[in-house]
Amino acid sequence: MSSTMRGEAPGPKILPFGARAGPAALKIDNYSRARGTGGVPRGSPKMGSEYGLFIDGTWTTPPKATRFETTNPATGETVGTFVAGTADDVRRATEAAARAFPSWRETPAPKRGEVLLEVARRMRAAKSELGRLVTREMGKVISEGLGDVQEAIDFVEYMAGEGRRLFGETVPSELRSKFCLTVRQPKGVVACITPWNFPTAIPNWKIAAALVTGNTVVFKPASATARCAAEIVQLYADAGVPPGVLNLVTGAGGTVGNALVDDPHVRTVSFTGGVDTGREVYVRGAQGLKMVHLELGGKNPVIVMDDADLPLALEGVLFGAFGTAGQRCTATSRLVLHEKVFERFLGMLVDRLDRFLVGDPLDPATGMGPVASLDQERKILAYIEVGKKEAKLRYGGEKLTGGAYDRGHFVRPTIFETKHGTRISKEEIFGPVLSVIRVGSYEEAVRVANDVDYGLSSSIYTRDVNLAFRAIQDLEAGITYVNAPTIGAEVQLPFGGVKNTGNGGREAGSAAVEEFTEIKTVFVDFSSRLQKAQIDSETAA
Ligand code: UN1
Repeated sequence: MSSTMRGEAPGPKILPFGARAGPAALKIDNYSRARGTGGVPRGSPKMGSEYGLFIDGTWTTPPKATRFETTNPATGETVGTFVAGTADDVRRATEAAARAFPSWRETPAPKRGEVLLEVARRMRAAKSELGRLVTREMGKVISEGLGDVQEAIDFVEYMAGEGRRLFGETVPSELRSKFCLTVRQPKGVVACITPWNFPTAIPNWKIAAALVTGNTVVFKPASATARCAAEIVQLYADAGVPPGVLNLVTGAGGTVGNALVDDPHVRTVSFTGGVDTGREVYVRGAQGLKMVHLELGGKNPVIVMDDADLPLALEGVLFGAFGTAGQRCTATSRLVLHEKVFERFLGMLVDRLDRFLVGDPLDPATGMGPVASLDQERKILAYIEVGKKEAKLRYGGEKLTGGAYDRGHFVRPTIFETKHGTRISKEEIFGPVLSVIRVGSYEEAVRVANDVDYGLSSSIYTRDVNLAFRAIQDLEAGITYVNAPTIGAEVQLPFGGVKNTGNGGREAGSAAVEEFTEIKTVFVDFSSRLQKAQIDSETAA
């Protein structure tokens, strides 16, 4: 351990959450029954917390299926058990999606939008149960679990309206009596591969956009949040999405994901996840000349200048770094701090963390829940060990143990003071670990902020309007916030990043339509004679 450590790093107040909401208090809900929406689609439905695959409008469990389970990262309790899908299951799902495509494509887009409105209505009615499920299965605190679902609702509603837009262009012709225009057409069968950190929002970003534009979908969620995925699919089915239009295949990325990306029916793959997997998906998809849309990692900086409103910046950094236990692509993982306010701001941060409750994510008083899994815990703790060797630990730096903590995966919020260029200041950790880097000027701040492989989100706190606009121009990122944290993008705007964060695309907002449509260019000649573009154009005058 570094001798530069400021004695024992202090810890947050520990919330003895076992006393308030132990496992017995966590009930497993059955949304279909609770909502009274007329039960489940035909076929063998989910039973209790056992789920099948959803293929061609039917819940099905293949005869020799092996199962896996998801667990609550705060308590270890089982949340649901699921089928580990095979390449055969993927083939059945893509065939069902291909069969369903012609009729879904011909369904008028406004009608497809109406189905989405019904999905949103049902999701709103189930919001509190779904939000609790997000928290139980993934571990984010309940306000964020509900926020996850709200983001899904917002996006589905937004996309429902898109059913009455899906704008093309009209462009003048160089010839007489000729119209030129573009129309948007669906791509066909698309694969949506989603992560566990936003288990309802991100699947809906993809599925709702793909469906309103007339595609059919095979959905492969992260295994850790398969129950959230199953409940979403159920909602779509209940809302009237026809059989085969949305299919769910749970299971391992190496099996289900690869089979999906390789499948000849699949024309577009929309993937959110880690950069290594993303690269593999891109390479595989390239073999079939598929469109592969990638949303990958981040190493998002907040620059706090010496003129910043420090209490405001404090709240922003706390929420950005430790919201969702730092497990957002948009999480604030670097604080680029002006030397004139360095010790003062760091002191405020450490002080505030002393009153930051880590514990039961279902308790509204809790600031941060567990990290999402044992794998996450191990990876984060390994990075913390790296940090202890190369940087100065200013807060936390350990797993939380004792009492109810022993049932789950709790890591203390952690702050390192580090030079720019260390591993912890450049690699994505995806956990509650903040690297603080001292800078002496705006120019240095931007240099540090940009000198990483990723470019998703970024932020600057300053009261200088010129500096704010310079940062908007200078920061290499898909998203820049001014006087706000790096997290919390709204669904009606494009979302995505530069450098290793992706491969150039954006999702959400109007960009979502680009992601899932082909443009057809149309020329209509109503002159009743052969007109030759480029050749007759001069005489057309
Ligand atoms: C992600 O972590 O991949 O902007 C998505 C945000 C959320 C979405 C995050 N609206 O933080």
